[in-house]
Amino acid sequence: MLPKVLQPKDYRFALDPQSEHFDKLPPTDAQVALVMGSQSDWPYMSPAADILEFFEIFHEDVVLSAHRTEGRMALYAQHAHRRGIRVVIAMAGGSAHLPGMLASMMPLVPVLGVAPNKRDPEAVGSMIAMPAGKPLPYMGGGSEPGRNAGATNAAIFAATILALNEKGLALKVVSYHDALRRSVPLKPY
Ligand code: RP5
Repeated sequence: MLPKVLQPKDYRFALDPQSEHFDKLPPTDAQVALVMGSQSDWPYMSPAADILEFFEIFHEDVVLSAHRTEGRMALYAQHAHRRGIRVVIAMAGGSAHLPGMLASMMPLVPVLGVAPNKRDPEAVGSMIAMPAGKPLPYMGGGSEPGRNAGATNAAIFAATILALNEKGLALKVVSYHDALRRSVPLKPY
């Protein structure tokens, strides 16, 4: 388990669900958006938030359903880059159109797809079957609330992307991998 260096609330912004006027929102401090199709996805997305907070990366968290709030999803996608979002981690279960739709609508923002449950073949299939021209890297899925290798890896990958242009963050990413290496014991028991 990684040490928590900061209080989670310092790095989290949950967007007001009533605020669907993303076109009127000012720039955000958040560089990463954690986007999910339902509030029920949050326990499976929260490992991504933990990693981003470890790296001291601001993130905004928002529920956008491709099927139930399609206008909100479209407006968010159209304005996210202007507002300062540089990476999106998108999660949905079931037919899981949200990650693919966001990837289709955000040509300048890398969208990383994550499933709440890795044993959700429809969601996984939806994300790995994008048409040529609309890439959507699928990062994996979870097994239980609070444990999701896909969400964890998506957040590490988001940090790696941002670290291309941020030297301080690059050092933290290298340190993270060093710590992970040291955390693996040689003895099996
Ligand atoms: C998907 O359907 C969501 O992303 C979620 O994974 C799943 C169930 O949503 P709820 O019925 O819990 O709102 O769209």
